[in-house]
Amino acid sequence: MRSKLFLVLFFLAVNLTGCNTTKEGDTLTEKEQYAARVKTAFMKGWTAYKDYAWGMDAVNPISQKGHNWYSHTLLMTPVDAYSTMCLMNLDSAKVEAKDLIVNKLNFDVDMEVQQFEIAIRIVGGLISSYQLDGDKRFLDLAVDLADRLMPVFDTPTGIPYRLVNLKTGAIEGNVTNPCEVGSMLLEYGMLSKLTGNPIYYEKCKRGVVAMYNLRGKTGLVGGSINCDTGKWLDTHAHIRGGIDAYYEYLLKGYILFGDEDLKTMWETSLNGVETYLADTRNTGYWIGEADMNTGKRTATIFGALDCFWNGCLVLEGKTNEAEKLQASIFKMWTLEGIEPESIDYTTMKIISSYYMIRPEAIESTYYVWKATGDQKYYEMGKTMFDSIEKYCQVDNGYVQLRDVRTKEKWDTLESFFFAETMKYCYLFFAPDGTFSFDQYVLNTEAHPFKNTWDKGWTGRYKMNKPQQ
Ligand code: DMJ
Repeated sequence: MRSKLFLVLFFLAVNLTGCNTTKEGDTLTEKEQYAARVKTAFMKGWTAYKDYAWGMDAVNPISQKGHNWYSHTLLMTPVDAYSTMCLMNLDSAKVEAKDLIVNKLNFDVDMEVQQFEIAIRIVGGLISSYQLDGDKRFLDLAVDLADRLMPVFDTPTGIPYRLVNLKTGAIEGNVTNPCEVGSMLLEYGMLSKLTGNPIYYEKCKRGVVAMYNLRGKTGLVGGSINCDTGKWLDTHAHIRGGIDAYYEYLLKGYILFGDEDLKTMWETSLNGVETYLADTRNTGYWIGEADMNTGKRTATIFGALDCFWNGCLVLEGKTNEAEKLQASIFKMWTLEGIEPESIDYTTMKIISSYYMIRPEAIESTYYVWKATGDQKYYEMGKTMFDSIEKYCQVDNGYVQLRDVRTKEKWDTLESFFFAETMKYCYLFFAPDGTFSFDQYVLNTEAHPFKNTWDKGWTGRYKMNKPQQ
């Protein structure tokens, strides 16, 4: 109830009293108004979580309940939300979330979890919270969780299993994909740096190098691999879900840790994507799908998840390509007024029509705007936030869409709404000095990680280096 009252007062202060004026009567600039609207949207989602799902993983605002991913809660929403609360300076929400996390988060539970998702959201969220807040209890929780995830790496090839029981350490799931093999390099590398224990990064990197060494002639990896034998079960190469953050982490890992092995692997991968997956059609510049061995095109699909690639292009300095891809991304976003999950880019027909309030298109727009300073990308950022506010808002929160054509609501809200989507929206309009790519690398869940050590660290891992 108190939280509802706070939300109403917050909204009134921001939007109604004095027609966008501050307490002192100064008129808010458009940028300040948008910043306030993004904060209001974030708080509306957070209030729904507090009212209906407190202590659980995620909220279902329309049915006014919550749910957990597994048999016990991992407090996914508060952990994912905390770094955004820090950037938005939402002090009372920070106190509520932190109190819940440090007092209630417990990993000593007999349940099997998906190592990759838990690493990017929970380990990543806790590391970032530690760096932004300074309270060591966040780091202690991250270490406890990571120690429980480590058994996945004990496989014949070093390529990790997908699932692990947090209490017993039993592992399962010997068929995996590149994303679940490599998209923890940042989290485990950070833990190795922050604790001085190299084991996290070493184990993770060993698996990444083992899989990289099995890449196809194109330099690219496929969609699924057996962890015990190293045999590819799906040779379709693409950058969408299942592979995406594997590439992202090679580049970001190099930026964060200065590990030259990651640079080598990233450059091979970038060359493969540009040679075999990039596809220029009369509808625009896209990244599609090809066989990892022959390079033959196998599909012309592009979707919401693929948009992460533009952040990599910008970090690599390939602004021209990023601008071309951004034009395509915006075309996809505006097909139905809000982004579908995927399209066939040769026909611009929708293949999957839902919208999970994913962040990647907004993330891409933010990177391209920061790289170019071109106002048109700022305008795209506004359009994207406007459409989320317009189509995903319900009376008591925000929800996903089952179909972007009908705008039918889907009564659930992923924790990345708080970690990523609202964070990228806010950064367009945030006061100067809120965030800088010079200071932080964003993990794939948009948690800011900071290098607090000297560059050039490569861990102790030296064996079985990537083959050139
Ligand atoms: C997030 O959990 C991460 O960004 C992940 O890398 C991909 N999918 C979601 C958001 O779409």
